[in-house]
Amino acid sequence: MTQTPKKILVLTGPNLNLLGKREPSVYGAATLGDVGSMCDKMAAELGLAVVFRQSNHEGELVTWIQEAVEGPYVGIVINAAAYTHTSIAIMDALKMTGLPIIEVHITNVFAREEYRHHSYISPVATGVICGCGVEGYTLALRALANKIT
Ligand code: CA2
Repeated sequence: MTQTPKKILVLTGPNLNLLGKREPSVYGAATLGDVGSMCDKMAAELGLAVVFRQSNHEGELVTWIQEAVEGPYVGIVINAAAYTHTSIAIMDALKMTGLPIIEVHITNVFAREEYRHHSYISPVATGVICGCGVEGYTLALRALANKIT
């Protein structure tokens, strides 16, 4: 009997819809569509399924995180973009899920402006991947697969 693959929610925050279209010297040439495809491929290799979502709105991200528990999802990968450095609402929502969470940043936030050094998400995350480019998303899926199997 074939089992339904476990689902991972991959969330990306504000302005990441512009990936590959602006500032390629900072964020690389891959588009968000490319990242979604990379995640689908990696998830299939790991025997998982991915739901990939992007929003420019803090409240929408919070709602999706709340729904993740009922989803049902077994883990969350999140690049909250600039909300990483500002959003107690996203931190609270993530904490309430009780799910394993991997925080991803395309760039090395610690090598950038000081206001990017603090994350509200890191204290509630299982792990953090930053500075590995968009590959960070697939690395995060691998890390989650190890946690949940
Ligand atoms: O490195 C990351 O992944 C960040 O989460 C990206 C955020 C930034 O605020 C964080 O400090 C680090 C910014 C996302 C903006 O995305 C763009 C993509 C293409 C062009 C312009 C912005």
